[in-house]
Amino acid sequence: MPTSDLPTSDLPTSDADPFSHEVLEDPLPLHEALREAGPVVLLSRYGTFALARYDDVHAALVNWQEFESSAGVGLSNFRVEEPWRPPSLLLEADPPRHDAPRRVLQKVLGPRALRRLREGWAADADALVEEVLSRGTSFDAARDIGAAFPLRVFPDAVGIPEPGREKLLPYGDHAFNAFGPDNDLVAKGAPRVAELSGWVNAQCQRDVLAPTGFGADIWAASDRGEITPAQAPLVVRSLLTAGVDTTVHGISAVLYAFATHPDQWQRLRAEPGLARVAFDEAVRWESPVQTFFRTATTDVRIGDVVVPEGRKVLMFLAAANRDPRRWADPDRFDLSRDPSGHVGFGMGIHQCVGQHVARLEAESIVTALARRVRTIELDGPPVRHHNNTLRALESVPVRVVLD
Ligand code: OVM
Repeated sequence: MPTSDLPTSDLPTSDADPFSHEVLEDPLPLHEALREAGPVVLLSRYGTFALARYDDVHAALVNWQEFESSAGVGLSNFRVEEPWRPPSLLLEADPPRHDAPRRVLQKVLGPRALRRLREGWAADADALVEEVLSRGTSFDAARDIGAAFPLRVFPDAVGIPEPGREKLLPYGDHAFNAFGPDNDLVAKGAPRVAELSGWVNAQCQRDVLAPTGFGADIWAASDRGEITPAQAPLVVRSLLTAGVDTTVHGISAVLYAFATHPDQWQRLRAEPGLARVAFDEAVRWESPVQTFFRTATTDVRIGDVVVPEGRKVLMFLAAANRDPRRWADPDRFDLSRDPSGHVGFGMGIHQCVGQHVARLEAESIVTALARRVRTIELDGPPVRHHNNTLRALESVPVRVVLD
């Protein structure tokens, strides 16, 4: 994209690379710099715009008419470049095409469906906690709980067979990398794309899915004519793409938050009903999904800047979630605040359709831990996992004291 045609008179500009390993290791300094630079900042390296303040990110997210998703929510523009896989019917679509798949998934993942899972997931969480603690009081909160719990309950809830489930995390990891530039993280995933995509796509077929579960429910919606039979496998694919890495890193984040905020663990122990708010506060604090792009459908004015039609705009969900203009003491993980309104799940018509599933998973496992664990603290340095979109933890060594 040429940058010479931009209204550059006093356009704040950053030559930082949000997808560099240095920034992915610790994105907070860049987020602050972008918020302070102005409402809109040109990322000169990519010729795209950045929004990092809460009000501007929020306003753009709800404005799907002027900031579309149909051109892709990554850096690459689907109207110019071929996407790496057929676009998602939800994430990479706008009304009216977006609406029927969205309605179906919203019902499939809605309160009625989750009521049927609640008891079983509570028991699964207790069982996982017992297994982990039976091996000792030092463990890896990211690997042994954060990754293990979603993989224990979510694929079963969708109804996919056992073989190949180890491909779910690598597939999602690549899908989230693919929203960024064509950098080393994308190159790392490229050799397995055919294998992983082939497997994921095969799991979306009706005859492969269990007779009950989210997958079967999606196919049943196609029987009722709510979506077409051609759409059903792509809607199942959205679950398998968006539903695993996100919850894994979200649960790891809340455990990391507690391990580094011992007073907040004591609050939770005194009031276990805070498990849900703790998860939302962790989603605000860590923002497992850091960024998404939108594309301007027309020249859009934000403050004194005009974002020209067709340009990509990077929404810094993570920066908005720690904007001091919106949040008091934003860097503190604090169960006494009301985190609602955070944009960690997005906002508007594309807001995470799986958020109730994510909350139930997190609530189940945090509650199970709170029943057994008096104190939890770091037992070594956490290790980050770098991804172009996700803020992720590879390892969170912890030591716990039991009741
Ligand atoms: C999708 C999807 C939705 C949200 C996030 C995402 C890879 C994918 O519908 O495939 O990230």
